Amino acid sequence: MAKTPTKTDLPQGTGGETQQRGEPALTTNHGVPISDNQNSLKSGERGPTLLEDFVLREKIFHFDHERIPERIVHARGTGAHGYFECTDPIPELTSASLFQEKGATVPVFTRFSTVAGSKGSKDTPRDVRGFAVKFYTDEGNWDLVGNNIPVFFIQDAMKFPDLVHAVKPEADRGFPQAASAHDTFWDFVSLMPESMHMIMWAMSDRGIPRSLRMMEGFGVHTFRLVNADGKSTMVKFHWKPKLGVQSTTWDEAVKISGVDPDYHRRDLFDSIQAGDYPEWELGIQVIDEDWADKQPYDVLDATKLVPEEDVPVRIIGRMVLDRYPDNFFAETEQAAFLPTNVVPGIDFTNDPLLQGRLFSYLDTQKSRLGTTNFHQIPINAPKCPMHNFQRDGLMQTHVPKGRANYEPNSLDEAGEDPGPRASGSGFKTVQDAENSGSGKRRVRAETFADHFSQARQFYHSQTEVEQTHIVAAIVFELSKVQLNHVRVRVLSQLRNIDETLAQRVADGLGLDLPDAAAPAKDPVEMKPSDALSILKHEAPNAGRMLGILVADGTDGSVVTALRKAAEAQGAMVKIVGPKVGGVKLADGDTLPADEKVDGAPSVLFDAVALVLSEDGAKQMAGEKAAVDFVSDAFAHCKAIGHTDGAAPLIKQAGAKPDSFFFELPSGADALAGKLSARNWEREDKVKLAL
Ligand code: HDD
Repeated sequence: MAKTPTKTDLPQGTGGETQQRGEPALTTNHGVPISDNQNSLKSGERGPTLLEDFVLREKIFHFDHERIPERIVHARGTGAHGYFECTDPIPELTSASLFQEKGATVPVFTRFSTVAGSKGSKDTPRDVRGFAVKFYTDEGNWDLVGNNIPVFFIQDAMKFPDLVHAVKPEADRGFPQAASAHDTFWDFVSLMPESMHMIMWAMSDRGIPRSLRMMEGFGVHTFRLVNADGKSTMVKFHWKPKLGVQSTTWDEAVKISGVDPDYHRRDLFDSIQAGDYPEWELGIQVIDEDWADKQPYDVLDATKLVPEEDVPVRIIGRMVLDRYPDNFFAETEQAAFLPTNVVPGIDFTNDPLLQGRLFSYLDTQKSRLGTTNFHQIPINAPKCPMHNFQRDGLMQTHVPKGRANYEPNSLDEAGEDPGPRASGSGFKTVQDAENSGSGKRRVRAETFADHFSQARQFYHSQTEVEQTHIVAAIVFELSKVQLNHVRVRVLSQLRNIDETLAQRVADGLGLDLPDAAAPAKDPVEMKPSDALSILKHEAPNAGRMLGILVADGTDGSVVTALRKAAEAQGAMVKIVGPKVGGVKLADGDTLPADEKVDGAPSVLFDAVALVLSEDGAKQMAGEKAAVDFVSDAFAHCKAIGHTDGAAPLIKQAGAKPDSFFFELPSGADALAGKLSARNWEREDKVKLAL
């Protein structure tokens, strides 16, 4: 009789998958237990694989179809679960259930994204960021699908496919990836003066955020809130980050995309894992319609904002993201946001961009998720009861009982379940929506004609440093543009925004200033608005990261003092050393490192500290990565803490001490107090910007 094979008799790999600690049995998709997950079924020991092997075929079949089409825009993104809490109820404005009671909460799922790049591109291109929030209310899902910039490139959805074609990789060559710095984008926008306001925002530091947690969010369009009496009010939605708004510099963004293409998603993941939950306040601007009629812009025009100085933002709630998805594909990738997802008490306006979106998002989910039943995927399903007579379709997972799949019916008279009925208190389209005039016409209202006043207001509201960044960004992008007439046309549009802006860009390109483009309507002067600037507001230091460079001979007590100072600000530290195993401190102890210096350049930190003995600094001065660590931190205008001994490394890096250099240990607190600040005066010296 043949002996039963022992483990060592079996071909390699067999047995590795056998159940050992009471794990569930591995099965096929149809529940059949699998005995061997290593070897396909063959005809003889060295023979061909058999078609009969249903275990292999099912596994490969499923794998072959794992990917779904990426989003046509906003393909690269990351999301998190959390909750929204109403902090200031507004029943006088809306009957929406989530805004009725102070302290009431609803679950949310929020996805942040870049717009132009593919799913596998990087987190830090110059781009607009998507900011989409799904509120799972007890009267259905409300999706507020916004961006981190309060205005949009175009006024009418008719132009959206052109805009997206122009910014995506060029059709013939398939590049550049995740970049607006190329011919077709600038060709298009230079022919579309209405895009100039958003160009200002996209070329400002808002286009290169430091963290998803440090971005504002905007609903962009004017929406309507409707109260229980049916009275409607125009509003704009704002998200204000608890950590303040902050950006990287352009050179940092470029370098971060090399050293950590996942920089933003990792930051979101890490902060949630650490219990340091990202948080935003939700605010509304309540717009008086008589006042709106008197403004030099139309509140239905998505290329315009309503200055916060004119209509202050009233905070009505807060959002906390406290749980990262368990599975990226099932939740983040399959999340489907729809501007049409509104609940009773929230309604649309006639903004023609919004109106086009109301069609597009439902439509796109069918090609992306493959079925009209995408609302049944758990991340998209409402968390309140849902009943209707829609039936069947691909991937149907509901099993409705009975015969009632139509209405009206009288099946109840036969004792059968008649199914649901519409209720008087359901969603009603607002009756006093703005009057769009008689008849249906393909027109653009005259009130949409001013494309430059707010672009100018934006530019004039920036600090000098921010203006220089805008100039540098446009010069960079137009230098990538190869068609000279496009560069010239952009210059002619910029002249309508600001003459010095146009002149500085022309100088940066080495071109003469062309005549100004004729505006459809002459711009008017609007008061500068501080809310449009990042740098006019001091940001907190919480949530920032201090990188501490150490080497053998480092004084451990300085590291301890820095850690304490950073933690007192709510910030974190990472120890960066020549080897990840750590360094020998002056007192003989070993200090483990979080990162090896060439894997953690200073672009990953908000400020750096060089805690080195003289010998340690001399040793690090011979390492290119350590020299770059210091010279980049200097060039990026960051605060630099240093011990006396660090001098040889600072010298080698060509960094010249200034008011953002802090002697350690005495300056530990002062350094930690500058984590979110930059010494912009340095920019002139290092010439990384213009
Ligand atoms: Fe859009 C996705 C934001 C105009 C058509 N959009 C998408 C996402 C965000 C925005 C954040 C990603 C949602 C997610 O995370 O899944 N879009 C905006 C904003 C706009 C805007 C703030 C202007 C104010 N979009 C816009 C227009 C159209 C679209 C005018 C078409 C007429 N957008 C889409 C889309 C996407 C999308 C093709 C791609 C994937 C998706 O919808 O689900 O339908």
